Amino acid sequence: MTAGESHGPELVAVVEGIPAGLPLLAADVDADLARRQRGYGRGGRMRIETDRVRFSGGVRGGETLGSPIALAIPNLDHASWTGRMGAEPFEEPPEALTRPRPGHADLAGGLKYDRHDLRDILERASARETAARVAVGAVCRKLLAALGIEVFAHVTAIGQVTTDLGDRALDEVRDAARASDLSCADPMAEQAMRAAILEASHAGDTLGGTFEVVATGAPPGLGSHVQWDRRLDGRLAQALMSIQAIKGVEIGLGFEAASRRGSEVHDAIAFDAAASAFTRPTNRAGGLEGGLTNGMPIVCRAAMKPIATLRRALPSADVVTKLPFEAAFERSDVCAVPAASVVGEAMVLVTVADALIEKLGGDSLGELRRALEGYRAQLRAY
Ligand code: EPS
Repeated sequence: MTAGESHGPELVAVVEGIPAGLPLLAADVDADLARRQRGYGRGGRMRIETDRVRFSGGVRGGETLGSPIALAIPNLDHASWTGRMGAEPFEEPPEALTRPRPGHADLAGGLKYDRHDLRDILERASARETAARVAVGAVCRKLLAALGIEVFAHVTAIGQVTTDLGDRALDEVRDAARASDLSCADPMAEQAMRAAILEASHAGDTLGGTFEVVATGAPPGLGSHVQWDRRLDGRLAQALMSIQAIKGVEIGLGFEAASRRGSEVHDAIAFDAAASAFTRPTNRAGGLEGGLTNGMPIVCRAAMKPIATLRRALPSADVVTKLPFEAAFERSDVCAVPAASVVGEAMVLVTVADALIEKLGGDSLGELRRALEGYRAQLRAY
């Protein structure tokens, strides 16, 4: 559960269900927060903020307690907004924002919540909220890493520019993406992406793109086929689709599977006697069959629309006067796909951690580890 407005005092989150005894430092979370802030194409706000987490519950002496973890990330920009974003009644009413921006939550949110100052909607709809998600994802990353599960993301397209990674190994892709401020593992494409962002910026326009999130080390059997809302592919799709500006999600081959024959879609099953485990020569299913993990890497992709705040705004109508207007431009990012890829990592981390704890339980990290070892022994003996 997260709360907080973009220009309010801070973003907060409460995380319930992380077992006791997990080593956790603010620095672990800050590293991911910093990754979300980088990326060529970010706007002026990122020069104001330096996101840092403060734990106010659930962590003591560098270890989790098994109690809810409460965390906060101050909005440094709030200092310029105290007269407009404080919780107490205003001394002087701030000017209402009555001009909804096409492509944002402004109009539908104003209609639904019966607010005529659209700031009451856009402050929470803002992608600023994703800093809190990334902080929660970083907590889940620590938990999953302790159990041998890793999650990384890389940008696969910005505008018309797409990456070509051939059959590069996953750990190479991860390391190359980590070293790139566009989270792009293909240096040639990265250069072209930078040029495309610069060109869009000069043209007063914005760019979308796609990214891929990969989770390795998850055991088979997370999620379940027995009920629609327990299927992990559905849960991952919801988690990724919930990120601001995401308009499409794929797992494995995704939409491409629809145009292939069955023999070119499904992954054959083999048995590796030395490892006493079933293996797959291909991973076109993206690690999920029947709503369950199958032991192969989980591979999800998401498509982000171009940011809706345009220098050359689209026509709209004022919610009070009902008159048409051309929106005034406020500062904006040109491209936030690299940042969204870090948020995508967080959403996959949270979803996989949730599925793992649901399957194995455990109040302490030791108990969770023993449960996982026991389950792995069951799989080897199958
Ligand atoms: C956002 C608008 C911009 C972005 C913001 C998301 O903020 P501002 O209105 O203050 O210029 O910078 O993103 C963040 C603050 C962030 O931390 O990612 C929006 O309307 O969604």
